[in-house]
Parts: sequence; C-alpha cells; structure tokens
Amino acid sequence: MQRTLVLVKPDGVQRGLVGAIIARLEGRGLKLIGLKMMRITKDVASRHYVEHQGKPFYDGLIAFITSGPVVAMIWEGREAVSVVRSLVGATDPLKAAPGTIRGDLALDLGMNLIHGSDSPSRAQAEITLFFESNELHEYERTADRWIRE
Ligand code: D4T
Repeated sequence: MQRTLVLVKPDGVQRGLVGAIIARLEGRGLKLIGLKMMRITKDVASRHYVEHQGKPFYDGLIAFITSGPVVAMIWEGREAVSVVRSLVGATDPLKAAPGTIRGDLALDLGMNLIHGSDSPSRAQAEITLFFESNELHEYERTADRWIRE
C-alpha cells in the first residue's frame, strides 16, 4: 500500500488547524500509521527542500519551516501520494480550488499550511528523513472493509 509524508507546517500548528487537517485526511479513508510533533532542524529542512536551494524564496522557506513545531504524519492508502496532493490543493493558496485544504484555509504562498510528498519516490525519501522505522505502526483497521472494495 502506498505511503506519503504530510507535514502540518508551523502556521497550521499556530492557527490550531492540526485537528481540522487530520479530520480531512481521516475522513477520506486514508490510514494514519505515524504521527509526531517535532521541531525541524536546519539540517533536515535543507535536505527536505534541496530542490529549492538557490531560489530567491529558499532562505525564507527554511526560516519559516524551522520557526516552530510541525506535526509530521505518515498516511497510507491506495494512491495515497496523489490523493493527499489533491486534498491539499495548489501550492499557491490563491490558486487552490475551494474544497481543498489550502483553498479553504490559507491565503499566502509562504504560509500554505501543509506539505504532502509529490511523488512515490519522494515520499519514500521523506519518510526515511522524518521517521525511524519503529515509529511506523502497522495495524488492522476494521473500517477498511467499508472503505476498500
Ligand atoms: P510543499 O513542498 O511545501 O508541500 O509545497 P509544494 O510541494 O506544494 O510546492 P513546492 O515544493 O514547489 O514549494 C515548497 C514551498 O516553498 C514555498 N514557496 C514556493 C514559496 O515561498 N515561494 C515560491 O515561489 C514557491 C514556488 C511554498 C511551498
């Protein structure tokens, strides 16, 4: 089953939106298999955002993501990577469709609330970057037979 990393960024924690965001992912039928609150170090931030190194917004992005605690989660399900990306909405909240997390709850590109891995290979790398294997929980969920045919 596919897995993906989700971060509720410091703005989401500060605004008290952790529960609302989790409820949307749970409501869709995705399965939570890892969750922790953490402070992202500069080192982890620079590895997570390596593709943006050198871009004009890079320093601000690193300062923002390390500015306060985040909630890191791993969600599992069929096509979890693309399902989460579609629930999250476009990177710029002004362009995110209503009904998406960013489209309903955010306004600014630099405060876009949530991260979701953008491909299965990135998801694998990000899960390894943020979680130890003993922090992932495999368990039977009885509701699954009402979610998956
Ligand atoms: P993340 O990675 O945070 O989930 O966002 P996305 O996957 O949707 O978008 P991204 O990697 O292109 O951007 C990462 C992060 O940088 C901020 N950003 C981005 C910014 O402040 N200015 C910009 O011009 C861009 C492109 C927002 C998200």
